[in-house]
Amino acid sequence: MVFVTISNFCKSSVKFNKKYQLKFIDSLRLNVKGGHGGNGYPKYGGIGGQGGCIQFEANEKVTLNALAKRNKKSPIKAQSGEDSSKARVLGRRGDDLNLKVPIGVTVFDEKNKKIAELNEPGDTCIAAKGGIGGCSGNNFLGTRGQERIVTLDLKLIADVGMVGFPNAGKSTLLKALSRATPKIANYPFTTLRPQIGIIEYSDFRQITVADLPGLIEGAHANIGMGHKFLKHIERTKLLLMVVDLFGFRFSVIHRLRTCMQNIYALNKELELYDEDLLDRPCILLLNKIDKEGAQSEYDQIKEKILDLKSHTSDCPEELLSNRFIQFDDVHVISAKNEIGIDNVKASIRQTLDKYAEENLNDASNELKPNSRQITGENH
Ligand SMILES: Nc1nc2c(ncn2[C@@H]2O[C@H](COP(=O)(O)OP(=O)(O)OP(=O)(O)O)[C@@H](O)[C@H]2O)c(=O)[nH]1
Ligand SMILES: [Mg+2]
Repeated sequence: MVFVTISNFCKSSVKFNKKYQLKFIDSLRLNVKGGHGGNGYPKYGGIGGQGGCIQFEANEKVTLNALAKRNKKSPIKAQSGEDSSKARVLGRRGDDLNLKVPIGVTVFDEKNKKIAELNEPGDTCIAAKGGIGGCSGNNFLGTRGQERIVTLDLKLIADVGMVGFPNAGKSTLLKALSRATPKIANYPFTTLRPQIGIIEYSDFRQITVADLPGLIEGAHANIGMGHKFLKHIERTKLLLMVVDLFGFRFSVIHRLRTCMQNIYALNKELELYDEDLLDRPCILLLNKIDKEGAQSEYDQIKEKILDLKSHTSDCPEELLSNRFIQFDDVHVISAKNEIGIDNVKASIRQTLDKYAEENLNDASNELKPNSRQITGENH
């Protein structure tokens, strides 16, 4: 998903126009350059100072919009190293330029190779190295700093991420769960950008939910910009898989995929994108129970969804995965008529709390010294 990608190396006539400034950016390209190395002083064997580096540092208070706004110059340069002189034989090193970037940013180089992932506050990476100072090895001529175009790709952070095919009712559900007002319509791809809503509980606890654009088969291979959407669930703690009890048909030329087939297909997209997502806590929501005939659709599948692995017979080969999600909870709901929504809210909270506690226990067990070592047993 790209809301807007902005580069700092576009021509001045198309530089950051107002329209773009208002939008949320989740991808930003920057032309960065390390400082030039200072020249050496041959007469005294003096060494020029090294050029400063461009460093990115993750910070919770900054957005990509703010970063783009503050860094319109292209390239963004770090300070050059000082030339060596009679008074200062070893030239001073150029200052590094520390650019604050949002947490959750992945940095890529021109060839789309990952340079770093900055997921925690204070995480840093060097985006462009400074040039070496001049010395006898390089004829006392300082070298240029590294220049490159880097892309900062931001993943949303939310506690819960919704996944589903188009038209399943994800945005309707977000509206029912929170005060968000997403666009809802009876056609696929109504949602084009992720939206975040906040579930508020009576004790003021808040849980954030991201409504993502609908996936399509092949999303793992970036069909329908699947990567851009799927990347956002990487940083969520809990998945809400939303499916229409009556299945989904992409268009008249596509086959209708039943509800059960949709579940297998989503399982497969998750597996192919990142197998670890199958181990993520996941709640299945079967939507549109208010529609006529929905109860009998549900009755046909209610046993099967509890054990996906054992009921693959009515699933086409191309939708089958190697591994299957084990749902933490399943709810039958009507997002539109708000049936079952309170149960979903409670289930989200309980599931998040259960896993948070388990993680805490795991962490404290790792810290505990081995009891055998304490007692001195060695057999
Ligand atoms: N009858 C019924 N219709 C629903 C329900 N939930 C959603 N809908 C309808 O289904 C259609 C699609 O709903 P959306 O919430 O836009 O679906 P979505 O999953 O966000 O779709 P994309 O943004 O395209 O991925 C709309 O016409 C909704 O009114 C429900 O519980 N019952
Ligand atoms: Mg939507």
